Amino acid sequence: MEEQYLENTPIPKGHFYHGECQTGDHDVYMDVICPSTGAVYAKMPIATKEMVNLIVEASYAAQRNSDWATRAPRERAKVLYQWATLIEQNQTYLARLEAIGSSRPLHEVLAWDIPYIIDTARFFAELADKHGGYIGATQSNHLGMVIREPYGVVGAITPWNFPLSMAMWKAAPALAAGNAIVIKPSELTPFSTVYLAKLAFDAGLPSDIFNVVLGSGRETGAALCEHPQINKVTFTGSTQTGSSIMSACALTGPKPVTLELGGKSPQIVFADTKDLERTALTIAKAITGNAGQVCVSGSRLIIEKSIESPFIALLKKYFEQLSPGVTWHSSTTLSPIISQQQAQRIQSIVDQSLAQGAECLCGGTMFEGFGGAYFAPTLLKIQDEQNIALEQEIFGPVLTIQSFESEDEAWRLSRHEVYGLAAGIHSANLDRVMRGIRTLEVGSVWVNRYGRSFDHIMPTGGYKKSGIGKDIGVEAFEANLRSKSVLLEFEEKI
Ligand code: TXE
Repeated sequence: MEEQYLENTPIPKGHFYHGECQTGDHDVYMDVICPSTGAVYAKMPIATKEMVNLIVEASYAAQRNSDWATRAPRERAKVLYQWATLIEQNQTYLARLEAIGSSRPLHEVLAWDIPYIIDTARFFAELADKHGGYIGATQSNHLGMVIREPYGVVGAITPWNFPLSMAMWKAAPALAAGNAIVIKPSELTPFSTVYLAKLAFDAGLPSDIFNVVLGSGRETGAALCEHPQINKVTFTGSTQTGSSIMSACALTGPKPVTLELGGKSPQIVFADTKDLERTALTIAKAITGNAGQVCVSGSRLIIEKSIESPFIALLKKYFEQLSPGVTWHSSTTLSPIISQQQAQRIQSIVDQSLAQGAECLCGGTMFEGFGGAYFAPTLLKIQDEQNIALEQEIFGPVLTIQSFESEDEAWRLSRHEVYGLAAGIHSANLDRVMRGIRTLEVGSVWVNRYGRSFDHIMPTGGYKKSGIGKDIGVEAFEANLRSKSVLLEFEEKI
C-alpha cells in the first residue's frame, strides 16, 4: 500500500527556475524523510551560494525585463485566477505530494489546504487592481503624487507545518503586486512548493517570476536573505530564526522584513460559555489539529474553576478517540510529528514540566510501534506559573490547564511574557468579551470560536516576539508595495 502510494506520486527533483525543475552542478544532496513512516523517500539538492545567486539574478532580470510589473493589474489577476484553476485541476497529485512529505493528512489537505490556497490565490487576484496611491495637498503650482510600486524580488522562507498554505501566503500577494518571488521552503517539506511554482508558470506567469530554491536554512536560506537583489524578506518560523533573519537583513540591506513567528496562545473559558460540549470540542481541535504543529495552536487552557472537572472529562474523551497513522489513510485523525528531533523536543519539555510539578492527566509520551513519531495528546494540569510548559512553545499536542476564580485572574494568567500571537475567549457575556479584547496583547482574538477561517480579509500576525507585519488580508498585499513620491512643477500663468 505504502510503496504503491509512493510509486504513483513522482517527486519533483530539484529547484524551480527558468520554467523548469532542475538541479545545479555543484549541489550536494540531503535525504528527505517521510514523517508518516520515518523512511527516506527522496533526495533534495542543497543550493550553494552560487546557485542562490543564479536563481535570484534570474528573478531580478525577469522582474525588470518581462512585463509582469507593468502589465495591467487585471491581466496579472487573470494569471492568478488561472493558477487557482490549475491547482484545482491538479489537486489530487498536489495533495498526495503534501501528504507524503508533511504531517498533513490527505483527507484534510483535500478538504482544507487545497480549497484554502485556491481561495487565497483568488483573493489576492481580486486585490491586484483595487489599490492606488494618492494626490498630495501641495502648493498650487505643484502636483504631488504618491504612487505604489512593487519591491522587485521578494525572498520568502517558509516552514514545514503547512507547506502549501505558507507558500501561497507569501507568493500570492507578492505576485499580485507585481513582484517576483523566490521561495526557500523548509528542507523537511520541500517538494509541494516546487510543484506550486510550476503550476504558476503553466498558468502564464513569465519565466523566473516565481522561483523556488531548495536547501538548508543556514546555507541556502541565509544566502537568499542576504542577496543584494532581494529587496524584501518574508518569513514564517521560529522566533529565534526570525531574529537571525532580521539581523541578516539589517546588515546586508537594510531591507524590510515580515515575520510570522512563534506563539503560546491562551484559550480562556468562562463558566457562562454557551455550550460546554461544543466549546470543549473547539479547544481540543485547536491543540490536536496537525498534532499541535500550528503557530496559533491554542496551547494554554485557562478555565473557570467551577467547570474545570466536567470540561477536562470532555477533553479527555476527545483526545482518546484520536487515531494516529500515516497521512494517506482516511482513518488517521492524529498527524505524525514532523521529525524525530521535534518529537524529542516535545518529550523533553513535557518531562521537564512534570519534574517541575505538573500533573499529567493523559498522554505524556510517544505512541510506540510506529515508524514515524506520533505524540499522544497530552493534558498537563499546572499550578506553578513558572513551569516550562507554560513558557515555551511546545509545537505538539500538549495542552496546559490553569484555573481561575475571577475575571481579573483570567486575564492575568492569559498574558505571556514573550509571545502575543492569538487568543480565544469563550463566554456569552459581551461586556466581559469586550474587556478581554481590549486587555489581551495579541495579534488575533477569536471569540466563541478558534482559528483562522476562509475570510482572507482578516490579517494574521503577532504582537511582541510573535512577529512583525501581517500575512493575509489587505495589509499583506500592501506590504508588497513601496511608495514613490512624485512632485511635478508647472507654470500657473501663460
Ligand atoms: O524552525 P525554523 P524549525 C517553531 C516551533 C518549532 C521551532 C523549531 O516551535 O518547534 O520553531 O522549528 C529556515 N536563515 N516553528 O527549526 O528554524 C528553515 O530552513 C534563513 C513555528 O524547523 O524557524 C525553514 O525553511 N532561513 C513556526 C524555516 O527557516 C533559515 C513553524 C523555518 O525554520 C535560517 C515552524 C537562517 N539562518 C516552526 N535558519 C510557525 N510560526 O508556524 C533556518 N531557516
